[in-house]
Amino acid sequence: MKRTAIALMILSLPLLACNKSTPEPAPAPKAEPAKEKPAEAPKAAPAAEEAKAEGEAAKAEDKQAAAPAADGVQELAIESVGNEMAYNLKELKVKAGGKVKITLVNKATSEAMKHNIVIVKKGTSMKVGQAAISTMGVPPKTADVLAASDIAGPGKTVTLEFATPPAGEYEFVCTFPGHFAMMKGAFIVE
Ligand SMILES: [Cu+2]
Repeated sequence: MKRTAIALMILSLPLLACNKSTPEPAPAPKAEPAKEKPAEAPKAAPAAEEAKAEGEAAKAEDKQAAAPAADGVQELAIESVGNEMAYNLKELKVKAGGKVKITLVNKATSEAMKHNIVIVKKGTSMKVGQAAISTMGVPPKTADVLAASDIAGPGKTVTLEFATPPAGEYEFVCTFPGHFAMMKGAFIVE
């Protein structure tokens, strides 16, 4: 009993840390070669449009859309970020039909930093994540869980293949204890 209480305390530590952490900084704008200033005053409009386009490009880097393969398997690749509780993508998108194959690379070097990827119904990532605390990250087999990869240790790669769910919005989440609050994103079927 006492041991369980201690384990729960330890597991909740990363969560507490998450809550305190500041939001991720926006991605740094791409370095642009210094432009020579024209003698005439530059027109404001094109510069503004350029900045907007750059912002959209930076945003697009968070997303990945699968290219359908000939055999109907849409492949997606996602990674964890260093020793952080973070994926490198916030959105995964596929087309309805066929299958989806997701490859997750755990880029961590810290022994404690294990990850998985679980596809869940929209709005259930917290519920599923909480349920997986007592099972060391293995998600429950409930109707909320559409597909779940194995847990990848640091430096390891896992793959997850499943029938593409019906068109709609879902979530992907890491259910390794304490990670679900930060490690999640949108899984969209068009
Ligand atoms: Cu994780």
